[in-house]
Amino acid sequence: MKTALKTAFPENFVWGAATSAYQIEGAWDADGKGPSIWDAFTHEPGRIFEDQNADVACDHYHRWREDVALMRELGLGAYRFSLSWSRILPSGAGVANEKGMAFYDALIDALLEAGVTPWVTLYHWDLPLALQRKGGFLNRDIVEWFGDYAALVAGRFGDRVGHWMTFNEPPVIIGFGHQRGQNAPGLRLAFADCLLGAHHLLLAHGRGVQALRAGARIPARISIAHTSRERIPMEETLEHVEAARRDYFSCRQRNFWDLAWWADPVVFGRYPEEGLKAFAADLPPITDADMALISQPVDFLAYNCYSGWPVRAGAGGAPEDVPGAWGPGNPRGTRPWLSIVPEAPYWAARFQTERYKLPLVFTENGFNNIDFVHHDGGVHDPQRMDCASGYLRSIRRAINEGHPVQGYFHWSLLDNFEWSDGFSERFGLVHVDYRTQKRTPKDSFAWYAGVIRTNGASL
Ligand code: GBH
Repeated sequence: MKTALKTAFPENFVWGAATSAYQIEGAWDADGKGPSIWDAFTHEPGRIFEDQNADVACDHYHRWREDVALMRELGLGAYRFSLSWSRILPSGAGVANEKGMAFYDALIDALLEAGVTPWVTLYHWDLPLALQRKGGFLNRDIVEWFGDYAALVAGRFGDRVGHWMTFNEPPVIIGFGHQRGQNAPGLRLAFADCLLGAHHLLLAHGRGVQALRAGARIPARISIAHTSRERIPMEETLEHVEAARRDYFSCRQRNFWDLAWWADPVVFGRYPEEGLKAFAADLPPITDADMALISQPVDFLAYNCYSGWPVRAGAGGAPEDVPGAWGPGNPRGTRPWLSIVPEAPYWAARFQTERYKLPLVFTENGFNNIDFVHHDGGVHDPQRMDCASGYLRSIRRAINEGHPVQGYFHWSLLDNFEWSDGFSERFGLVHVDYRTQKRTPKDSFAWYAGVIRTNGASL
């Protein structure tokens, strides 16, 4: 009996995979689509690995039928994808582009037909360029631009789509896009301007939630997809666990990676005290009405979880980093930012659900590799399977201990355009040959199909 309990995932656990519009669609100027900040950014020399761009990417815009067939073969329960705002509204506002709308209509219908539930993100980093020219996130009008866009898509797709995320990863949008210039729009603004953009983003989220709720014609579950840096207690003793928790929800970094700065306003309707103090000199005016708009009720926590950083309790229980905890040369992974830390989702789920008292869905987790088609015609990626197995077992542990995790989306369904790393990083369950657009399911694809089929009992 005990063993059965330990291996089971809940009956209605959501098994998914994720992508985003700019990373897979291609067709960057087809059928009336307007340019986004990522089109402009990748077309500037020197921004991206080997000056690559996603003008074509996986050509999903033309090959979506084949990609939905792959999802059906995988037995996928849910597919998380994002809408390209400038495909729907070429200049960001005004009259909708019917061909763009029709593309998503057809995709959604095909998913439902294949038994795959659509989970839709409204904004995965590709702001219409016309709105950037009006100031983008620094212009408070973004709140209404985003609200109108949300109302439009809810009106059109809200009869079939019930799962929505407003924004993907605010820290990347503001921290990478506006503070350190590594992502579009490539700005390096003062901290105060970044805080203003961050505040506008949260206000836009709130207006978006209102519009999605108002437009829903089937029950709607709405959230915003966060990410941050998981803190892993060096040892599972009370003092190290509390040090990790304290560090996880601390709020003093001026780089937007502190989760509490983003999640507390949404759930509690207030910014964390520690951040208000630490950032006091740079804060924009913040009113009660602002906080009321930001804290529209959300239905679950959406969270992208990749890696983790060890923490221990120092003097007086104060959290301390543990540099080199995992040995030299990053034995836990192949990339500096992506150490394989299977404990990460356990602690993320436990700390977040205890603080915010909402169920959590992992809306991204995955592993990058230099995958290639071998002479036997297969793509062999044992590291990806090993990595995802570990993360999923750790999610199961969280569930068994009573922390409500409701789903897991693997990043990604397909190899795709990995932002400033271009096509040099492959995250897919399916290999894409970018010269021929041939899709080859990797070994991990069959592995994940087995996980889904057995509801995780194969793990
Ligand atoms: C997700 O971001 C994104 O939502 C998704 O679009 C992306 O494809 C996926 O991860 C894989 O990267 O330049 O060394 O400082 C996850 C958070 C933030 C992780 C930026 C990589 C670059 C680290 N990402 N980070 S570094």
